[in-house]
Amino acid sequence: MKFEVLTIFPEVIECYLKHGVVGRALNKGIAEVKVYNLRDFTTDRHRKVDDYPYGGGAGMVMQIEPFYNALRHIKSDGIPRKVILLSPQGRRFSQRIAKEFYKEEKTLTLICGRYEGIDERIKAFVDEEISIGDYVLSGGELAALVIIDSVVRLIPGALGDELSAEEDSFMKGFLDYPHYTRPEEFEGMRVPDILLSGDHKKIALWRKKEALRNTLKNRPDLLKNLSAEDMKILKELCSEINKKILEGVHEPVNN
Ligand code: 4HQ
Repeated sequence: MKFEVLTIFPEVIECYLKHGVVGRALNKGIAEVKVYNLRDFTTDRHRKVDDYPYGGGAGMVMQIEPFYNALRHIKSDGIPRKVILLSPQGRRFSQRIAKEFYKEEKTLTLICGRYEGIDERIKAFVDEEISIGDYVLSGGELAALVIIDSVVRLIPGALGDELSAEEDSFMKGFLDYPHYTRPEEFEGMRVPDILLSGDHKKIALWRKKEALRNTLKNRPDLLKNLSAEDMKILKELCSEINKKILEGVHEPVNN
């Protein structure tokens, strides 16, 4: 899989991609990232990429020419690609869209704006607008990295030992369960006995229950289409929580 990033801060992209899972995947050659500095596609002495907004107001707007020139340069290879604009106005990114990109696309071109954004006419040269969430970033670079990171992880061979954890369909659709490692006790906090018991059936059941607990607390919207088995565990969990609430010993509940 290939990614192309258009940005005025190429080092920001390159720095992140040197490390960890993605760094290894790039070194192995199972993914490739090419970063293009928009200032290399300016035509004036000062390598200017922005200007004042028509209609007035605070801040600067990125001009379209550097993007247009960079895209024309990149597209001259004639290879089909999906051009993505990172912006809060876009379709909300998710693991589903990461999978969609991995499955459907061989090359993703990611356009990163800065300042107040890019001249609206960039849309004529973009296939899709994507947002990574409802907050305002200072630039599209972090959003582009989120997409690269989450898509590269899906490529076979990108994950080594972590594969089992990732492809564990067991917890699919729920938030994760709690993880522990040594020491057994830290500052009076013990690892739950069940994880030391060696009883793998009980451990699996405990993890499912704690995954459901996390999901119920922070993402109840994800609790739908439960299997009969999961529903049974959820009901158990709910009655335990109700009991604690009636005893007045449960922590405050959301909402
Ligand atoms: N941006 N998801 C770039 C974002 C954003 C987001 C704000 C994009 C600033 C210039 N991008 N502009 N949220 O906040 O993708």
